[in-house]
Amino acid sequence: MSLHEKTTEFLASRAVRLHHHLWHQIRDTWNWARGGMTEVQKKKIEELGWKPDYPSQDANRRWDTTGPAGEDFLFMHRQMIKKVKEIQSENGGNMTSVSGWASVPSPNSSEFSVPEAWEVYGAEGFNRFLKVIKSDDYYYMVMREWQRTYTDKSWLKGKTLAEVGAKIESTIHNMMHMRWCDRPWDPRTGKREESIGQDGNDISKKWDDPRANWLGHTYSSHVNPVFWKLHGWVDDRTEDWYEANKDSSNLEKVNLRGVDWYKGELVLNSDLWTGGMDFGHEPSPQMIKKMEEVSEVLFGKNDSYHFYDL
Ligand SMILES: [Cu+2]
Repeated sequence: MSLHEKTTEFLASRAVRLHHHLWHQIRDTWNWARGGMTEVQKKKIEELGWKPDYPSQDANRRWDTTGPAGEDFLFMHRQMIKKVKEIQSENGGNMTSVSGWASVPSPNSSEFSVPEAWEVYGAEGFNRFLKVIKSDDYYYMVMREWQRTYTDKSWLKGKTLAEVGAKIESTIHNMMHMRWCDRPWDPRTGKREESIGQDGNDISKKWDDPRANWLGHTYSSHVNPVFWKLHGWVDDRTEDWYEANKDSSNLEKVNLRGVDWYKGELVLNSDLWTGGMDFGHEPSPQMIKKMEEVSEVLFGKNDSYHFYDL
């Protein structure tokens, strides 16, 4: 199970890394009340064309399940999946590698075994968290239950796509990232580090190496093959939601900016935020420069978004 080297090359490019990273970081730290960004930073980001339509969390760091941010999450990643499938297929790569898990791998899976927890000196809470989410019990008592809920047509019925997206993102999605996350390493030397990994704000060139594919960071996670298995699983839930609601809720399938999408009363937003551009467009040198400017504005922000934030 692997990504074609052309696919990896595309995903590891600075432009793609910046796009995925900034998209997550901005929407998740946008809320001023949360303290993630100052008004000055926000104004600059707006001028650069990267203001998100909706922040994903409220002032208390609770995920917004009533606003449309959850739709952005599903839509942006659907654009990513489409692009990756295209590259993989054009190069004769294995298509199963870019399709979602049929079900979340149990602790018995040998192909997707869970990397061991590591310990970070002085980070008691983080260490405990890692041990818990990587345990067999966590799979049986939490993940499997989430999976049952999110594939359950009676649960999906009548819910907005935004609510489904936000709930999946903040629960099983984030925890799958961290459950299959391995001990961080230095991409240049391969040397393992007992740390919390790439710093939230660090986008120095050393992280552009294709070996930088740590699942715990938004700049690197999408270069990791497991990303496509878990995001494919998430994406398939969108289709479950459609099946659960198509007969009762006037849902229509539409093509929106290159991907299959939906229109109807359970869809809150007719347009979706994917960052300063659609994912998959060949970014021009100006776009890359702009993204570097956005990161500069963000650099030193008070707060970063991590998959392990609870
Ligand atoms: Cu992502």
